[in-house]
Amino acid sequence: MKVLKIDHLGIAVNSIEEGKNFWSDIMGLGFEGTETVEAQKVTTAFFPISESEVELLESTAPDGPVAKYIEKKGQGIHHVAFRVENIEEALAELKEKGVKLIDEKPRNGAGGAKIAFLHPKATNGILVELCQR
Ligand code: CMX
Repeated sequence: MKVLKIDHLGIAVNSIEEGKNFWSDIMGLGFEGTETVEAQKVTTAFFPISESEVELLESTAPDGPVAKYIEKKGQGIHHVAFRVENIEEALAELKEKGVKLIDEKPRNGAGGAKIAFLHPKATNGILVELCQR
């Protein structure tokens, strides 16, 4: 499998509007607008930095996974996303190597990406996302 780069850091926030103030107005990153991924009960906002991006995640519902994450752990880094050349191949290889997966098949993420999550038990406690664009 070929991992190309860190695609983005996903940060769980209470409010994208408030987060935007720090990442865009203060840090000076560009703001690419928001996109809601209703199937995952989350609105995303991307702030590009050179080859990678910061992604803010705001829950669209109190029972959404991002809201539950914030309830348990507070705002902060929710996942690290690695861009791969071929996500189906990567998942097949990881499964073959006995890596515990949350998603055995890719689903649709923001910006038209195909994404899949690995189980944090297999990755030293970090939620790892694979994505292909
Ligand atoms: N960090 C560390 N551990 C996490 C975690 C996180 N952010 N999110 C979940 N986990 C752990 C859970 O505690 C659980 O552990 P145990 O099995 O030991 O109990 C395990 O991972 C599985 O979590 P779950 O909630 O039981 O499993 P689900 O399949 O219901 O959901 C997940 C898993 C990751 C998809 C969901 O929690 C989630 O975060 N969904 C939102 C995804 C998201 O950010 N979407 C936007 C994508 C846009 C993009 O990047 O393109």
